[in-house]
Amino acid sequence: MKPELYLDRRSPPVRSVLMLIQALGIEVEEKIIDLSKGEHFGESFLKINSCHTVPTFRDSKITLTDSHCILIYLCENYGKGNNLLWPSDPYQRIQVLSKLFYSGTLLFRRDSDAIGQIIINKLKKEQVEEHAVKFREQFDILENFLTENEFIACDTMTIADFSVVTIVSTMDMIVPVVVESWPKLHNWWFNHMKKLPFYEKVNQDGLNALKEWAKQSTDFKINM
Ligand SMILES: N[C@@H](CCC(=O)N[C@@H](CS)C(=O)NCC(=O)O)C(=O)O
Repeated sequence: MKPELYLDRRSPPVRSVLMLIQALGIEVEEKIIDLSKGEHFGESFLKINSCHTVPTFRDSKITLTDSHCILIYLCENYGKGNNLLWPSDPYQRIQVLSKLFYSGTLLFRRDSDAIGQIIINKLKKEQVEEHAVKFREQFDILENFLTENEFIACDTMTIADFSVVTIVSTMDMIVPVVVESWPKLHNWWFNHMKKLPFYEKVNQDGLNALKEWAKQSTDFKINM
């Protein structure tokens, strides 16, 4: 039986898992949970994940309800050979973990606070600008990470890059990642991440759908 992935493609953490699924060539059964229809509060989904969040992953052994855990679990259990994405060297591995925690606890929080409120509370232009200040600070932090290493955690691409790129590309709808302000972040995104063969299909399509949703909810000019 194929493992199951509960998803809404507009979600950045979902897109990061989908990118890894493509990178490792894993076959999953996709179960759509439409957040805009409140399907995550449905009784059957709550039985699987009482946190009512996507992505949620299930195989015969385990149910996982956090994208970062799913990324690691897929590398450890389904990764055929490509262990650079989740390096075996303990020093590199802890660097990847550290950036995954950054992504989940800080970067994604900044992003989802803003996008969630734009969509739910229909934020006005001035209110969106308050979030933009925090986005710029995160881009400065990422520029710093990319000064220390070629990629977010190490000098090679890892699952931390998959986690971060889906969030940065979402934040770009509020604060465009311009080369003049963040040259390293821009280069990492445009010349490495966007060049992955599955980037367009996996990240861009879900992101475009999210942009459409956000555009209808605010008078702030969403960067399309
Ligand atoms: N830490 C979780 C966060 C997942 C998350 O918050 N997903 C959002 C969509 S982007 C969601 O499902 N929200 C619905 C809810 O919180 O009820 C992860 O990275 O998997």
